[in-house]
Amino acid sequence: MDGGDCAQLCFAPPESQNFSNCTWELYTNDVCDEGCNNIYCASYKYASEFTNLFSHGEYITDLLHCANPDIPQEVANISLFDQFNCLIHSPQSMYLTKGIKYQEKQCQDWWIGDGYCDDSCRVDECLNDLNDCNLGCQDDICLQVYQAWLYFAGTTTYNVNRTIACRDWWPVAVSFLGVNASINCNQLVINADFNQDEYINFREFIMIGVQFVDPQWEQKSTQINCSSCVGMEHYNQIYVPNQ
Ligand SMILES: [Ca+2]
Ligand SMILES: [Ca+2]
Repeated sequence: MDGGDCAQLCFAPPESQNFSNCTWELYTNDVCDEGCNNIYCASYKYASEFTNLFSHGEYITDLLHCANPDIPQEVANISLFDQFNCLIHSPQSMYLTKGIKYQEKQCQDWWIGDGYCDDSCRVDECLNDLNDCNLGCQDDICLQVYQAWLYFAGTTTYNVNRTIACRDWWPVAVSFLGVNASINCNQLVINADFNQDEYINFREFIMIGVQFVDPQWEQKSTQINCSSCVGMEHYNQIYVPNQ
């Protein structure tokens, strides 16, 4: 969706037109809103020529949350998106991190095109997460967590010892960021240390940080891809002694 730039008519000010009364907030609130139930708030297959609408069954507009009887089914090519097909093919995504203890491998349909790069959704059957993985480290959760990383680790550190994270970072997170003091930091970093090298890299830190921003995102946080913030070479770096 490119933050709405690819659907400008959907978000055009209602005082300037009479076909849409939608905002980005309404569009992304996971329910059908009357103002967004129009052809201009339908979605097109990524990189298509804006001719192939995609749908989830009868749901076509408002990020696949509204059924719009005015849009003929032959216009909405319903074969382009099939939730079941997406679920069963998503674990084959080549972008999922290999060799780690736990990662959610099934792409949920509401993750597709939601503005966050989801590695599990990067297969054709899940529409390659629409444009989400081309958005970069923009104004979203990735950037928020990256700013916290910069605050604690600085710009040239890509791994922090688990003990140091709990000893030095955790008290600051509790007192200044409002993190729940009853959470056991030692257990948290053990769970987040996917590659079990006893250090926390930025990819692992993302899982911790995203959950603090939105506790509902426990599954999603294990496969969200924020590599654009630090660069792929540093994103999931294994700790090497004396590096
Ligand atoms: Ca996504
Ligand atoms: Ca680690």
